[in-house]
Formats: sequence, C-alpha cells, structure tokens
Amino acid sequence: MATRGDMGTEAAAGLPEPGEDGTHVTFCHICEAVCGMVAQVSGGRIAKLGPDRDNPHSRGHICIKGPSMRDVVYDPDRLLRPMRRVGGPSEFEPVGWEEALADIAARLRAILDGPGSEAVAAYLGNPVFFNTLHWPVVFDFFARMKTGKLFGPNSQDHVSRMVANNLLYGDPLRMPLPDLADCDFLIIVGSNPLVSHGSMISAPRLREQLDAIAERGRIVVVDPRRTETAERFEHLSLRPDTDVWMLAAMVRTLFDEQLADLAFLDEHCVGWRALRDALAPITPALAAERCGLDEAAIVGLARDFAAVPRAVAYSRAGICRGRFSTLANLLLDALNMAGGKFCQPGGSMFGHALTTGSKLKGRPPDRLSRVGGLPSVISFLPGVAMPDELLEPGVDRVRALFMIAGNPVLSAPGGEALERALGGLDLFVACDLFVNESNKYADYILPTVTFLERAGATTLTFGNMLAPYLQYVRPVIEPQGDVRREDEIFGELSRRLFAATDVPVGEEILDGHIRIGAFGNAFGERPDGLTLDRLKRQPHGIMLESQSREERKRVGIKHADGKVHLWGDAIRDELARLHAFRDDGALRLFGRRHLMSINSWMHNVERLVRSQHPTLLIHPDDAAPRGIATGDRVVVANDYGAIEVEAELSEAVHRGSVCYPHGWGHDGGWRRANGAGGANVNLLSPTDPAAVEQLSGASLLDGIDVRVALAATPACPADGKGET
Ligand SMILES: Nc1nc2c(c(=O)[nH]1)N[C@H]1C(S)=C(S)[C@@H](COP(=O)(O)OP(=O)(O)OC[C@H]3O[C@@H](n4cnc5c(=O)[nH]c(N)nc54)[C@H](O)[C@@H]3O)O[C@H]1N2
Ligand SMILES: Nc1nc2c(c(=O)[nH]1)N[C@H]1C(S)=C(S)[C@@H](COP(=O)(O)OP(=O)(O)OC[C@H]3O[C@@H](n4cnc5c(=O)[nH]c(N)nc54)[C@H](O)[C@@H]3O)O[C@H]1N2
Ligand code: SF4
Ligand SMILES: [Mo]
Repeated sequence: MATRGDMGTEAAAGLPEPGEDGTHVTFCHICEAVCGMVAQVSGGRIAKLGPDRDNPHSRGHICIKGPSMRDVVYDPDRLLRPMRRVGGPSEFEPVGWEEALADIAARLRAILDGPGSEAVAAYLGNPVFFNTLHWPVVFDFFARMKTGKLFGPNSQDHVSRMVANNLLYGDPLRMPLPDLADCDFLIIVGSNPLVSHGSMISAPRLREQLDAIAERGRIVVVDPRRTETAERFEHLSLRPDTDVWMLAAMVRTLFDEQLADLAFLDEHCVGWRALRDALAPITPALAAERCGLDEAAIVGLARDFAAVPRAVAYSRAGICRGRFSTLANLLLDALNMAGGKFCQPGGSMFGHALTTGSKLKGRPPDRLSRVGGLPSVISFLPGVAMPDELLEPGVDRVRALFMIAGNPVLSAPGGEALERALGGLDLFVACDLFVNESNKYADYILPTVTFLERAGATTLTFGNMLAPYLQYVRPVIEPQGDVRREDEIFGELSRRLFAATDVPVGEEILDGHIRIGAFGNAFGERPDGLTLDRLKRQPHGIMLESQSREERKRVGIKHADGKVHLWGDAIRDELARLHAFRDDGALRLFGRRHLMSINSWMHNVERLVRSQHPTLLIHPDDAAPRGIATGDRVVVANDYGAIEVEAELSEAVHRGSVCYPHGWGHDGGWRRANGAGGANVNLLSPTDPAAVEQLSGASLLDGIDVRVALAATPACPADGKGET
C-alpha cells in the first residue's frame, strides 16, 4: 500500500463499539485542520475529549474548540426531538418523526405537483460539508426533486477564488497550495492561520511549519489588522479591499525590473504578455496610494520575493469577499507564476486528488439568479440573491426551503430581508442541533447527530492537505435522544416522495472513490492499494505517499492546452472595472475571527464564550475626531443597515478602517449565546445584487463603506438591531 512510514497496526481490534466504555479514536470536524482526537466514554457518555497523539497527521495537536464539542453534545438547549412550529418564530412543540416526515412529504409533493421544482431551494451550511459520508444522500434527494437552487456559504467564503481557479486552470476546484515544507519565504495575504488553523490548507501543525519558515527565511503578512499571525511574523498593513492594486503592482515590478522568469512563463502559461501589458498603468506609486502603503514596501516585497528561489504567495478569506476579489486571487497566482514559483519546491502546487474526475452526483448545472442574473458557482447561487429568490413574485419563486447546518440570517448579507422571506415560506424544513436565528422560522426542525454520533472520513479536506492523509472513524457514542443522521432523514424522504429503492450509501461511494483513485487498489488490479476496509483497520488514519509535482500539475490543469491561462476577456474587463473604480475614502469595515468562535455557532458553550467580547476596533486617529473612546457605544451604519456596538481603540487596525467579527447578535434558542451580546455585522453588507462582483457573486464582507458615530442615547439600539 502507498503509505508512508509505520502508521500503527493494521488492526482496529480492541476498539470499543460506539457508546461502549473505553477510549475511542475520532477526529474533530469543526475546521479544516481535522485534528485527531480521542474520546473517553464511560456509561455511554463522553467523559472527556483530548488530543490523539497517535494520529500521524496532527500528532497531538488540537485547539480548545475540539474538546468543547462535548459541551455541544450535552448542551441543555440542544434539540433532541423533532420540532414543529405552532406560532411565531421560535414557538415550537415536539412532534414525532413519523408525523413530521409524513407532513413534510405531503406538502412537498403538493409543491412539486403545483409550481414544481423551481419552487424548491436548499441552503447547505458549512458543517454539512464536513459530513462527507452522508452528503451524497442529501444531494441525491435534491437531485430527485430537480432542485436547481442551492445556496450556502460559498459566496461568503471562497467563491471568487473558485472563479479565479476556473479562469487560470480550467476548473473551479483546482486550488494551488503553498508548499510550506520547502518554503523559505512566504507571503500571506488575507489569512490569519494562527487563529483559523488554515483554510484551503489542511495542516494541523501549521504553526510549527510557519515558525520553521520564519527560522530559515521570512513570512510577511499582508492584512489591514496586525493579527495574531502578523504579530508573530512581519506585518504589512493596508487599506481593506485594496490588495488587487498591490498585487498588480508587484507583478508589474517583476516584469519592469527583469525579475520575471520568462522562460518559466513560456513553459507553463499562456497570456502572460497581455497581462503584463495591461498592468503597465498600475505603477507602484499608484498602488501605494490606493493601498495606504509605501511605494518602497511594494517594490521591496516584489524584489525580495523574486530573489528567494523557494518562495510562495498564499491568500485566503481576506481577499475573497471584496469588490475585485476574483482579480486579486488571480493576480496572486500570477505573482507566483511570474516569479517562477509554480510547480517548484517551496512554491505553489495543487494538492492530491483522492479520485480524479469524480463528480458529485446530483449537483445541479450552473445557472443565473432570478434577480440580478448573478451566476451560480459549483452549483451554488450567491447569498445576495437569496432574499429575492424567496420574495420576488413569480411562478418560480421559492416556496419550500431546506436548511441544513446553516445560519444565513447571521452569516450572509441581508439578514433582515431574509428573516422576512423565511417567515413567508409555504414549507421550511431545517436540520440542526439548535434553534438558531434562521431556522427559528422553520415549520419543522429535524434534530441531527453531531459528528461524535456518526461515522466520518477526512475526505473534505483531502485535496488541500499539504501531506496527504486519510482517516475513517466510527461514531463515538450512540445518537442522543431522538436525533437522526442526515442520510437517514433524506433517504427516508427519497423513499416516501419518490419510492426510491436506490438511495446511495456513503460508505460504498467512499470505498469506490478510494479504490479507483491514485492510492486505491483499482478493484484488485493493484493488490497493495487502499480500500475502505484497509483504511478502517488503521483507526488513527494513514499518511499516503505524495505524488510528484509534475503529476499533480498534469492532472490539475484542466485547460486543453495544459497551460495556466493568465489572460482572457474576463480579466480584461475586470481590469477596466478596476481602473474606473473610485474609492471615496470612507471608513471601511472588515472582519476577524476568534480562536474560541466558529462562525455563528459554539457561542452557547460557556467556557468558549465567557472570555469573548465582540468590539469594533477603531484606530485612535479615526476615533479622536469622532469623540470615541474605548467602551463607548457607537453606531456603525451605511445605506444597508445600522448596528450599535461597543468601540475599542486599537492601533492594530489600519487607519481608515474598522473591524468587527461576524456571527454575533444571537436571538435563537441558545440561551447562553443570546446573552453573549454583539451585533449582526452582516446587516451592513450590501444586499443589492448589482453592488457585488458580478463575475463571482461574492458577497462584500470585507471593505464595506460605513459611517461610525457615537450612539445618541446609550443602550438605545439603532434600527432595533443592536446588542442586547
Ligand atoms: N477560530 C476559528 N477558526 C476558523 C473559523 C472561525 O470562525 N473561527 N472559521 C473557519 C472558516 S469557515 C474559514 S472559511 C476559515 C478562514 O480562514 P482564514 O482566511 O485564515 O481566516 P480569517 O480570520 O477570516 O482571515 C482573514 C484575514 O483577512 C484579513 N482581511 C480582511 N480584509 C482584508 C483585505 O481586504 N485584505 C487583506 N489582505 N486582508 C484582509 C482579516 O483581517 C483576517 O486576518 O477559518 C476557519 N477557521
Ligand atoms: N461578515 C462575515 N460573514 C461571514 C464570514 C466572515 O468572515 N465575515 N465568514 C463566512 C464563512 S467563511 C462561512 S463558512 C459562513 C458560515 O455560515 P453558515 O454555514 O451559514 O453557518 P454557521 O455559522 O457555520 O452555522 C452552522 C449551523 O450548523 C449547525 N451545526 C453544527 N454542526 C452540525 C452538524 O453536524 N449537523 C447539523 N445538521 N447542523 C450542525 C450549528 O448549530 C449552526 O446552527 O459564514 C460566513 N459569513
Ligand atoms: S484546530 Fe480545528 S479541527 Fe483542530 S481541534 Fe481546533 S477546531 Fe477542531
Ligand atoms: Mo468558511
């Protein structure tokens, strides 16, 4: 088998059954690091969750959120029975599964027989995607219903990166990764891995890897806030949503100063001359003015980058939700290309594919939103289109919605309109662990298992692992109360509505993917290869042998000519739009994450939430003319909304910008979270489909123009949506 090193015995013998007393092996499904954990079970309950030191990938790394999942499992506010809404929002009473499923199936049948499948939509939230063994059943159900309207966090997360991938490599899902193990100079643009634990990179011991790079070379963090990562390494602070200028000027500098690797560009890329010529007007002086940076800093960074052979630029969420995010992501890769850093040791390269060419069955074809004509990307329509899709009259208006593991009222733009829309649906079914700010409008909330009550595999993040690693885990405990797994729920709905006899089985699909993939046994042709059965016999998971860079490049680039495309009409048009854009110098709002938060959930866990206190970070130079001091109540407002929050003066944020975390302002069925304060920052995010990047439909979440002023009367919420 293509495994690396001695990764434990090929036997799961002695491991307890789910719920049995003893030590269980699992991994944390909260973030992309997928850290190995062990669970002590006693009397059928999880007594403790801790690090799995025998996990060959994370080798004992976890953060505080992993063990805190125990508090989620046993949270007194957790839903343990199906709930039916009997009054206004949050007014639920328990109902039996049979009654709930029968009513849902009957009402869905009526909608499908009436307005039809265009009237049915689904919002699939972030945690669904970690449930890799069961999502095939969920997608299969929506495919049977011919649901073309899928929503999710995509447009609030990485959609622009995907559009850039598609332009560059011919496939939205082809993500280049930084080769940290061999890198001597890393530029991080818009990511805070010491807090987020990495995104589009799955590497649980990232901090060690970054420290090692800094030891042998340099790390420069480009960010409007001196983040935890910036603090540890070098920081270059810029005005939010201006990176596109800096990156363009850096690429231009490489060409201008004969630092670009032209032979490399000729070998790997097409269109580089057109890109070079188009970037000529973006001088470092112009970029410096736009970004609030020194010209010398931009030129110096470009020169230093070119001079180090093993160097790479990496970006994440911080440059994905702006006005020019597709172009910014594309230029970041162009910098790697022009520097000759692609497909080189210590440079950027695609990750490993478990299987090549396998498409998620049931994923609907891409389409445009009804209002605004924004595109879906990998089948997901943009968040800004969601309220209109539910509210705007027409035969194809959404009347029935499924929301699984999502909370768009807090996580997406247009929370207020969305609340109105959710309240007016004919049928709204949610699957969640809690009553949250979105599903409190549901007709039914079907309670589901946590990842500790279901089997799982580390396949979501496999393609982004710097060192490929695979693990399958069994449930640690039996499902609590009367909760069910998503595959049970949606398999049952498929049977009731469509008399389905061929509902997919997640483990069979995974086994097939493993077998036909690069590491698999090819159904016996490569007897040493991997099968799901073999994987199961190595409970701590296995490290797989890396494929060569050349092989990954060959498989990774989907353009017919096998080259990276650095030019095209879309890029030309985006550059024209950039040149026409005028920054009026308003205060710009951007976000931050906290180690003890995960998006809009886990705020009900006392030990996580008690030390958190969301504040609006504002630079003293911006606070002084407004008469704002730390602790003051301030109103943050723009044309889209207003929130009242607490101010905190901080020199860590770039002058002319303010920073506030998302996922706060709770008003759901989680009592501790409701009392945690904070406000829903996404009420300030533009909801007009014309106001977002048309190419990707990315929500504008970082770099929003706002006004900030002292609140007129303390404790009098602006627009009724302030902190409690
Ligand atoms: N503790 C914790 N970990 C998490 C999460 C969480 O909520 N909490 N969420 C998980 C999820 S879903 C994701 S997608 C990942 C995201 O992973 P990351 O992208 O690493 O995480 P963020 O903290 O969002 O980092 C974005 C950074 O971009 C900066 N930024 C904002 N605007 C700009 C800009 O215009 N230009 C530049 N250069 N930088 C900008 C912000 O200051 C921030 O430091 O994190 C995951 N991990
Ligand atoms: N302003 C601003 N907004 C942002 C971001 C930002 O940086 N700034 N980040 C965006 C990003 S990157 C993301 S990914 C989104 C996330 O946004 P969403 O995906 O909409 O929501 P989450 O906040 O992750 O909430 C997840 C819900 O799933 C439930 N849940 C947790 N585990 C499970 C499970 O195993 N099964 C089921 N059925 N339910 C479960 C939780 O109780 C919670 O109600 O937020 C986005 N919103
Ligand atoms: S870093 Fe992410 S995967 Fe690891 S324990 Fe923390 S939340 Fe879980
Ligand atoms: Mo995300």
